[in-house]
Amino acid sequence: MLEKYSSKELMALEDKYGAHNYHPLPVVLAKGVGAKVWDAEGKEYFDFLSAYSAINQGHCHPKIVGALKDQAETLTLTSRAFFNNALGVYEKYITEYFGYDKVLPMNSGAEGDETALKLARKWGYMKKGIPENQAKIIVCENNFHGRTITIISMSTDPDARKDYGPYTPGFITIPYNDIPALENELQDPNVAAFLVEPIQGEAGVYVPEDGYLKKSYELCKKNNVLFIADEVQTGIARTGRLLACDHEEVRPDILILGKALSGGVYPISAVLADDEIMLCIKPGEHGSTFGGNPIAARVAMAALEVVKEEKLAERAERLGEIFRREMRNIPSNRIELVRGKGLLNAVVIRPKDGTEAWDVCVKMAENGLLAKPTHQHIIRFAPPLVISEEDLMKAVDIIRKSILSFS
Ligand code: IF1
Repeated sequence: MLEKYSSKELMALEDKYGAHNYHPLPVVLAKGVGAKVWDAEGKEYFDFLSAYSAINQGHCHPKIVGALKDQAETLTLTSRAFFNNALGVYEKYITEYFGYDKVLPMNSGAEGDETALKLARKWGYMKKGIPENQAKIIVCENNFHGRTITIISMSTDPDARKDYGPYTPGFITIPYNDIPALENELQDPNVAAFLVEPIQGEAGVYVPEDGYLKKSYELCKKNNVLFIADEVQTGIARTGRLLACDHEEVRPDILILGKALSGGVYPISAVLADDEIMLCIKPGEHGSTFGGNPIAARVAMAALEVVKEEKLAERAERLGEIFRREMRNIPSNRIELVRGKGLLNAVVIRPKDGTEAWDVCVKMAENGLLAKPTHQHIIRFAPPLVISEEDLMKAVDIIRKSILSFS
């Protein structure tokens, strides 16, 4: 039914009928398998964005799509007014998988973050004894946690915030990767939680110093403050461990997951915590029509099984080492810096002659590889974790050729 449209026509349709809240690369994708995608004319690309790390398991993974199809033909949605026969099975599976007492299922990453914030505030009042409406949550500069009013209230990015006020109060902003600043703000007895991304994705794949998460966690414990990790982007094997927090053996009090929890076939997010925290929310106090629906439950179980069966964390770790080494070997003065963990990496481009990261991305697309700039000078490289080493090397050749064409 869609075959009759050309890429050009499809872009024109989006421009005319869709809100202008995005500025995509001029590529119209029509098909994906594993680490590859094809546009409406059949041109092949390596996908080095993976829908911002939602496609860790690869495009259209047969096991995950199989679970989706099977469940879609059986029972799709019951709401939480009734039980369904997939949810409990999924809840047992995911809590054992990540080692928590309980899970609260939602749909988008932003909803996961909102849920974690509500949970932390509840805990602050019910367990920590913070006076009514006084709870504060510490967040980091340059964070990205989603797009709701409350979430953009904790953002420091003018594009995300401007003209969306008034903002939700109750947040303290400190620089990322700054232990003394955290230690200082933790003195406030009304602080309920510290919310942090183990690696800041949108900020440009900004990796904190070794020991930052561990030290932050310990300081939170010392001050009876919850440590909340937003692993929506870094979680589920992307950085070379199941969770990015695993690199420092930190177990967050509240863990937020999204994106790859479904392998990219369905919007699924989850918040995990132990009973002491999770049971602060009582029936009727939080929820969602679609959260925990049977399709989501089946899809998430399949997506998590694939991560284990295909040893995706180990693959990400090994291929990430190769990728960063290859990037650092490109003989171009246009590359300022290569950083990242596992297969979440960034190359910082030195602007010259009016060309910047965007132009490099356009060139790479011409050459058959899709990646997206974040800010003016940073390119994020995050292929599906199922990519073969052979394909990774082909992709490296495309990146090298494209960057060298600008030198
Ligand atoms: C867009 C960025 C990435 C996230 C973390 C929560 C969410 C996200 C750490 C919210 C979402 C997305 C959203 C997407 C682009 C993308 C993004 F560039 F905007 F910042 F990945 F780096 N926590 N990140 O990264 O999850 O509600 O979207 O499911 O277009 O907004 P969501």
